[in-house]
Amino acid sequence: MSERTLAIIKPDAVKKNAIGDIMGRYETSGLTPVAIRMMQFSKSTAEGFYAVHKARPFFDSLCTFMSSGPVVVVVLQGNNAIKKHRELMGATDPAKADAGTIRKAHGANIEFNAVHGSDSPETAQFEIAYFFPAMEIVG
Ligand code: IDP
Ligand code: MG
Repeated sequence: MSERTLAIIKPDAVKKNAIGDIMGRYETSGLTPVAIRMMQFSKSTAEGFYAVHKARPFFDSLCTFMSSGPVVVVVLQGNNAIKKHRELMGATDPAKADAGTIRKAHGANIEFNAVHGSDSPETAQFEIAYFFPAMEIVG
């Protein structure tokens, strides 16, 4: 079933010049970019995006990190895009991520872990709409 997911190439990965590598992995895995936006989050943009994690001890640090530099926000479309993207990303903690995953290749630790990916159809819908009006999504 074709579906959409939201990916974010986080500030650590942008600083490492890993945009091309990560986008290449999407394209060669059958995940088609249908919207792309480069931007720098304000702290409140990050807080709104991660509102689900508000009660977590790492929330403030996470939002500071996510607003620390430019990110690339991407809508990916393809069969089982949400699960497929999570598999490409690897585990949240790069130390536990499988070989060959994006987080294994580019993540430094459980916070600075290179990429974000939606975890369910409901969060994908919220996250995509957070950044893209429908008319800015192609395909
Ligand atoms: P996910 O990105 O794999 O879905 P979540 O549990 O949704 O992981 O956490 C969101 C983000 O918060 C992570 O990608 C990571 O940047 C950060 N994070 C998660 N757990 C921790 C932690 O224990 N310490 C610091 N940062 C964390
Ligand atoms: Mg998550």
